Amino acid sequence: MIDWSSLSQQDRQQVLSRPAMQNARRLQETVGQILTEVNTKGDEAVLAFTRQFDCPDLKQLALNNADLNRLADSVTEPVQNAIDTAFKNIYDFHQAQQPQSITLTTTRGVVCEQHFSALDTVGLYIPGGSAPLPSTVLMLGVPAMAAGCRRRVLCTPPAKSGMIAPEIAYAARKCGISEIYLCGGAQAIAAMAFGTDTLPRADKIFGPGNSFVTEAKQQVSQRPDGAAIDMPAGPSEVLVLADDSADPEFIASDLLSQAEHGSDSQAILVCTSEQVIEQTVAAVERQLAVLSRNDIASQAMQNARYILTDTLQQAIEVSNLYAPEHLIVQITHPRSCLPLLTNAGSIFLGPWSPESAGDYASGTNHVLPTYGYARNYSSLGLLDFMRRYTVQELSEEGMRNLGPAIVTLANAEGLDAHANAVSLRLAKLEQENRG
Ligand code: HSO
Ligand code: ZN
Repeated sequence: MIDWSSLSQQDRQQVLSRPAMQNARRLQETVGQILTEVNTKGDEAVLAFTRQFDCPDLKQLALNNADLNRLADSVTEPVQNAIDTAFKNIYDFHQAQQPQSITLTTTRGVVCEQHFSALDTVGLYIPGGSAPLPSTVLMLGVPAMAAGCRRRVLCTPPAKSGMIAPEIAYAARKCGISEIYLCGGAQAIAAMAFGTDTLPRADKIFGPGNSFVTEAKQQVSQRPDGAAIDMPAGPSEVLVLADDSADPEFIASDLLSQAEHGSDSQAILVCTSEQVIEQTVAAVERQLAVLSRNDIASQAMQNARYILTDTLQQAIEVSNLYAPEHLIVQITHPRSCLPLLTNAGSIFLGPWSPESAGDYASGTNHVLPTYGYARNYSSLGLLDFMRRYTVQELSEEGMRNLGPAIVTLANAEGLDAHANAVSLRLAKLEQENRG
């Protein structure tokens, strides 16, 4: 248990620090080489990497429709129904985010507009690994669908058998994913960013992944021939803010649901009650013992932090300082502190709102800024699958009204051509007036 009040400024920073990214230089080089291979050799390189890392006898990158349907249909009915329930809520919440265009007359005869249009081709990355996540397919596929993106491409690494998890196939079909490609890692990101004979070039790439995927997304987003990306990524994290009214069993279950994601997951409890912290530590031990991913979760819990604060206000300060991806608020009047909670990716209010609700089925998106990026990045939403552009139209009257100010500004900046573009139009209007 860490007593926040007794810590120096430096110690406080240390307590809230995140694990450093390791092997950065070597990772950069390896990923850089993979990008070059895929950029120059296309499909051949992607297939070679996929055979090397995932499936030795893979024949082709595209998953055919017959296989997709066979896999999707093999999902049990209860799981199909649960995916359908989640789909509906996620669809409704993202559909409600449809933006309104703006048309405004700023000066008489001067009309300014703002419109939105869907990105044309989006690349959705779904990791393979120990727990395939159909929920992530929904979190990317549903907003892409609601936004109206024409080509929605999904890449996921195949198992040794050359197939993907049936649940991923079912969720993808549900979201109307047009194309699924069997590849993963940096090679999949490169294939979507540059395009190959088989894969289309994506305008933007979305989704979580391991350090290779993250580094590849970072690199392609910095290249003019690459693609935009959703947000920078880091290990997943939760901060639980609690007072003496909180249920230690609930808190423990929330910390552990984060911890089972990976050994680098961050779980932090900030609490005003010493007793609740002690009981939570005991509850964690009990619950941890029977988890199937006990090894991963225990490793993560070794880095868990239990922070005791004097007041609720101090607890809120700690949360704002850390800027957690997920913030669970288990205090007497959780909504009352909402205006004070400035930096969090997604906030879960009260004892009946576990992170699992948002991870799967309530409707909010589970792709969120981690690693302190909650300070300046947002939770994934419909607008991330759209671009915004402006339109303007000046009438003769608009030109007459605004022209003189534009000429004056252009002259003040010493930009003659800019001034001319307006003054010659004003002169013409003057002429017409006289004639
Ligand atoms: N908590 C993860 C999302 C997830 N949880 C998927 C379960 N499945 C990152 O927000
Ligand atoms: Zn989760």
